[in-house]
Amino acid sequence: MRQMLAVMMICFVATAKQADAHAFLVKALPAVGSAVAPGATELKLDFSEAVELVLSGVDMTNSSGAAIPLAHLAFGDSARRELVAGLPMLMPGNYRVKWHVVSADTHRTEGSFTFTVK
Ligand SMILES: [Cu+2]
Repeated sequence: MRQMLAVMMICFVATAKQADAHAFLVKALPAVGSAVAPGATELKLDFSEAVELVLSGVDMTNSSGAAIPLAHLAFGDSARRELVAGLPMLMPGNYRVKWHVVSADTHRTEGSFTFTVK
């Protein structure tokens, strides 16, 4: 019984550690929910963990749902926690960013947020 409890404890700790390693969005530029002046040339997404570039993606749409083409999704830092994508010139309006990433532990997370160009 004591042995079984020990095994259960190890499983629990391992699971908790993996959950910690999920990559969540901690900061974005343009910021989540912000209203920014025209002229932003880059979209920057900072995650809580390192992510796998080839298994990650970012899509952007305008308020009518049309896709906004993003260029050059790349790492913005050596820690592989920041994804950067080039933005085309954005007209005033509302935009939605949808992201999905895979962290080093192979767990996928996704989310979305909006921002406004004044
Ligand atoms: Cu995870």
